[in-house]
Amino acid sequence: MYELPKLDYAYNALEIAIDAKTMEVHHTKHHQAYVNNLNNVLDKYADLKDQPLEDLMKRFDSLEMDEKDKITFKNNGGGHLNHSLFWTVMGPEKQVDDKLVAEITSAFESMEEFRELFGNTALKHFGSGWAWLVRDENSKLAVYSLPNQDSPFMKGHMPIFGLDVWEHAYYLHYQNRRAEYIENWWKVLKFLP
Ligand code: MN3
Repeated sequence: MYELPKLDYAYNALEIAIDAKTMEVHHTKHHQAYVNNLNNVLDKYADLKDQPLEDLMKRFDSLEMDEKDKITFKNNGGGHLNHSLFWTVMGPEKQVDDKLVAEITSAFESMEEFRELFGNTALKHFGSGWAWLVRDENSKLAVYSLPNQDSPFMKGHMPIFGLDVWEHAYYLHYQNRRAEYIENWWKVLKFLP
């Protein structure tokens, strides 16, 4: 049984970027729904239930599930994984990861270049989805967006952080102003200055 993870900060702790109401609804309603739907679909597959979710996603293509259940599993298993990571990469205080900063600077020329690439990827993603910084199959850093709740694990990549650009992540406060949401989000992403 998967459970909704607790946040280690208050819903209003990220208000510099994300308002308390959005955080509360996002966590207690949206994420909870992914958890519930994931548990429901896995109830039919005793052999898959106790395997790590990351592993199931990595071998998603070869999972033996009814086609409709497989889509439900992808959307909600991905939703649970993506949001569980999302809450932990944000925080009210910066915890800059110097090693990651050095790696990003070397891979993308500069932190500014990286922010521009990642920000544009998030901004230009059409419809619901996420922008991702991942480690690819060769351990190289890569930036891309994925639709809906697709997980980088499905591509054999390890997500480092992702930005949720579903409207439910920002619409209450920002309405259609996704660019402003992205710009402010850097302030609550813990790992980067
Ligand atoms: Mn979301």
